Amino acid sequence: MSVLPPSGAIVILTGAGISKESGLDTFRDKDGIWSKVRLEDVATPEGFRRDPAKVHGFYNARRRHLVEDGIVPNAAHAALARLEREWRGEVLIVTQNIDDLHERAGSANLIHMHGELLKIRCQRCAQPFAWVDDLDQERRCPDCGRGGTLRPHVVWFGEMPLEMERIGDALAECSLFVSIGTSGHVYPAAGFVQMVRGQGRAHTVELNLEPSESATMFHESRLGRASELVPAFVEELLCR
Ligand code: BJW
Repeated sequence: MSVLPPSGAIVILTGAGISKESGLDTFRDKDGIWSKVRLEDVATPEGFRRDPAKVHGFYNARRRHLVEDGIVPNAAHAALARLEREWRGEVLIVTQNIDDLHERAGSANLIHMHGELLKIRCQRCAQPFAWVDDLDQERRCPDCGRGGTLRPHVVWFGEMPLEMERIGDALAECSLFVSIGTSGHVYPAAGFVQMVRGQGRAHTVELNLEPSESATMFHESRLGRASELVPAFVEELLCR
């Protein structure tokens, strides 16, 4: 990592693993979310059309857990917020997570590429807005007044992730790409490391509990819990 310029741009990709130690389930681990519900039922537009009540129930439960069960950012979220504050160049976090733990830890330059649990949107008006309550099919859109049009502001399989152009530009320009707590199963995020390697400039690092699907694509891989690996990695970067 000695080649990293002192003010080089850093892009950090985060996944469910970074929030695990805050008490939020991952998806594909043994006890993960996909071991309890079928993703075809709750994370596809077809599933939502088939059974909106089931999908609302799934996201209502996760929203309540996030808001009411004392879920707070952990040392990994805090370390990334510190990096953004203290690094001389740009630090952009691209998270696949729909929780709000990065912003609660103090990160500001942040893209939620798979949406946000604490927002909903009307399928007619399209504009997302903040939401902490349960949602159901009866609820009317406060803007257009139609019923049955509100949905969670999340990106399901087959839908285009958010802000892809901005992400593509940041990946093309960064000097360091770090992937934290993601299994590398879901595209396009799983392909970011290849995009960065294709440009040939940036150093790439994976911090994860176990090697991801794309582990061999990274220059460097460190295995362990995010709450330990990330603060140590940030300290190393800031004290070079
Ligand atoms: C720890 C830890 C600790 C644990 N410390 N680490 C065939 C081939 C290729 C692609 C496709 C294909 N068929 C379809 C596709 C595309 C599809 C896709 O990728 N499918 C694959 C399953 C094959 N992708 C899409 O449809 C996406 N859209 C799209 O591609 O649009 C077209 C497009 C074209 C061109 C350019 C751009 C776009 C949309 C994907 C939407 C994903 N949505 C979800 C659910 C919605 C949000 C929600 O409800 O929360 O997003 S799925 C779910 O997976 C969620 C997550 O964000 C996402 C990624 O999961 P993540 O974060 O990696 O979690 P896990 O559980 O998999 O991994 C956790 C990791 O942490 C593990 O490695 C652990 O070891 C580790 N860990 N504890 C550190 N303490």
